[in-house]
Amino acid sequence: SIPAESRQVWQKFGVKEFGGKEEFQQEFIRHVETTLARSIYNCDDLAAYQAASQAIRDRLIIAWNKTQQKHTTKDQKRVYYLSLEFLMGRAMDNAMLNAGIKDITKAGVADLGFKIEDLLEQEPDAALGNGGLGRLAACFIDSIASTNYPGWGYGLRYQYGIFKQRIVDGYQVESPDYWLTFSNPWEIPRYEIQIDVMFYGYTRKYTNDDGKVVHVWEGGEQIQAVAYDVPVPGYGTETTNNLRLWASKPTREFDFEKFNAGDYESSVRESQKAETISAVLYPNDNFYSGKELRLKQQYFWVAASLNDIIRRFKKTHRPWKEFPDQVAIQLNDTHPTLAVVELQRILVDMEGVEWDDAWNIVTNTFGYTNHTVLPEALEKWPVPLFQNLLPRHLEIIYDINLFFLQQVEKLFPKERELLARVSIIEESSPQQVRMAYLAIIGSHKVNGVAELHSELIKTTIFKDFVTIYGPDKFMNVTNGITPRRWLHQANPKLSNLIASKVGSYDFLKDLNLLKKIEPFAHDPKFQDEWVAIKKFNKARLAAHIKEHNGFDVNIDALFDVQVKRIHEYKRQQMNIFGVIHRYLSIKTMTEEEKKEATPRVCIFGGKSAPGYYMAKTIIKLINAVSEVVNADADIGDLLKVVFIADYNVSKAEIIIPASDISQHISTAGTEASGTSNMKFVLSGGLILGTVDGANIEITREVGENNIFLFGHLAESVEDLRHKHRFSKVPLDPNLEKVFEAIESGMFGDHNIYGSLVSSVTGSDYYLVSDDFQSYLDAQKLVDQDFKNKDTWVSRSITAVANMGFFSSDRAIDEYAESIWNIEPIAVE
Ligand code: GL2
Repeated sequence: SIPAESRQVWQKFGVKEFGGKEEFQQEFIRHVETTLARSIYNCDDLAAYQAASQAIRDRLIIAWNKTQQKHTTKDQKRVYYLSLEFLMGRAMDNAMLNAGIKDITKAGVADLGFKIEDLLEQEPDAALGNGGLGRLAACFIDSIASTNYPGWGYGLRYQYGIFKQRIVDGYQVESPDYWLTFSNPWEIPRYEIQIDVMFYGYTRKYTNDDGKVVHVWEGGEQIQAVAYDVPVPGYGTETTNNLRLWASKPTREFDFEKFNAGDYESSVRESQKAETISAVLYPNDNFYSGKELRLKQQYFWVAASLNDIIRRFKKTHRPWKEFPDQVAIQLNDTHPTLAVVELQRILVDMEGVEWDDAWNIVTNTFGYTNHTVLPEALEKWPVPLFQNLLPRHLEIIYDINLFFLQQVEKLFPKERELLARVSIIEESSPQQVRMAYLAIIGSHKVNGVAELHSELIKTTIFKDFVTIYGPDKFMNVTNGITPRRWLHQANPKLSNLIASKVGSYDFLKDLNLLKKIEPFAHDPKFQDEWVAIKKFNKARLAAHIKEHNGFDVNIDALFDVQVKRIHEYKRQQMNIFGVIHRYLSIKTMTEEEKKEATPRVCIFGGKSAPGYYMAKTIIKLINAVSEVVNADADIGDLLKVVFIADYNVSKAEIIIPASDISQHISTAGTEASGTSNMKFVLSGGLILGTVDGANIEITREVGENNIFLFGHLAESVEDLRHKHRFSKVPLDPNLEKVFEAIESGMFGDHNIYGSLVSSVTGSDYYLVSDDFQSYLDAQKLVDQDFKNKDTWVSRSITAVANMGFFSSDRAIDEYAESIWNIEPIAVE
């Protein structure tokens, strides 16, 4: 620490946050000339973006430092959110908004000859996630900071985020997303924070002088984790939390023996291997693929994070039993479940804590969030793979399982089948480690992410655990979204209009204040302004479509949007079959009927996992239909079909505010929550959806007149599937016509779509045929209702007014109160 006599000098020159516009400009120019080594003659938009973001970053770091100091002195319990995905999107606009310096910087760069919008466009998306799960983590860390909770995120710093998608000849083509081409101003490398992580090796045990059996794990391969810190500024508060991302580095730069022998290539092989661990994000959404490298990623990240958390805890010199009073760790899905085993290992093997005491600490520390009931997404690792990569962890898992099963046996004597069902080890060949069971057993709370989903996990996949532990261990925390990004940033005009009625921007912190606009739902002037904003947003999207897809769309048409990962359970196939049905209907319309029809622009977007054949076929069909329909002179403006390539957070910010109707049409019971449904409604779009996930709670909040629901309920799904399996269920007649059109070659070689069509004509696992008529009926209602502009806009306003519940601030308060047991800390 600095000697007292020197501190004065430090204090005299302590860095301050820039205040007004001119101070910002000074900082900007200083960064152009020093950080970037450029000049007034040599500053393009990219350099200007970099200089502006450096200036903003400095501010964030000052607030970050204060926050960390405050949290350290307060010494309260913290939460650590462990997520393999943080789908952050761009940082600059959000940093300006949250730090309250948007006006200053906008005016500041304008004087210097730049437009802020152009600078924002320079930033690549931080796309370190696949879809909803990763974006939820990003919304959550924004809310944790905005509500002043002391909390850190822990993740991996992938060099390649989710792949970029292009459409070539109607097909998805992937290319790598190397997002770190230019230096990333939003991270602080912490080269001094290096943690060794071991893989492979062997275990042995011996009895020490005290007669205690000691387990050792040794002889493995060492890899180093290096920390990169991303400051997470809260909105309207000084609190700036930390997102710590780990990158892998070799512990030895290269093999000197090989180097000296002149074998240069293999001398660096080790180091290259080490770097691959954090190199790339696995591009699967809601799908488990069982690759060894993925398990390596999981352990690497979990081991580094726990080591870091424990180091921080040890500085406070508390006894181990107080660990859960200082530390809450949330497992975002089963991906970080190894943390349960790792903490037990550290406590027992390294710190000499007794097994039972250690296990108490572990279970009181962790909470587990389940995000899906889809069987293909549930993680199971083959025992032999585990044995090889993490031999000591496997032994500990066996012991955890043994003690757990003994406990079950005591509670339910002679129920052998129950024991087999709940065992962490599945008796298949090879045996498998069931990660979700390990996560449940190792946590004190397990939650689902919407009411229906939380009920379903209790009655289906985790039923036996409710029998064992009782219902209190299981709870619901309905997902939410941050209104900062999804209202104010994505839809600034709407946010400003709302502020004019609420009287302030306080609704961005307390979203229930949206209620205050409900009295204006029928106010003609307010309605006009509301409609004008939607039109502006539609024009903005139309310009994007013109630029990237090359054709015009009519902004007075109904914009019908389905953007999300492409997945059979999300049923984009049903949507495109519906579009074909619409196309065929228009083809048979008289001129009179055409005048009555509601013009539509059907907009699709989303990535398919690279190895997901059926999803890729759906993308191809959408593009083939688009080509035929858009070129058909009979159709004119009545129907346009658009596939927006490379859907990501930044594109969502343009697409979502432009929708009139968005589709959330998963087979009932399959979409755990969905979060884009919330984003669309918050931007004044209505939903066409199934009775699934958070659609149900959205309906309850906004009123059933302000949403279009259709389809079978979750409780009927099993019976319907059963019928398909054991008898020939006749195909829906409208769907039959759609399939005839496809088979006629109307959209090119019909063989391309063979398996897609037969997935429906066969067992129809996702019940497309069963729901098709009800879907078309709902669409018809949408067409009719859209013509009545007055009621449509009042429904839109009423819906927005009632969206307060879906703020991620609310979700975080619920986690803080009922799972983490943490309190906010004000930072002046
Ligand atoms: C998901 C669910 O599919 C989605 O419905 C939910 O909103 C999010 C966040 O809770 O989690 N589960 C999952 O594995 N992915 C999701 O998006 N990838």
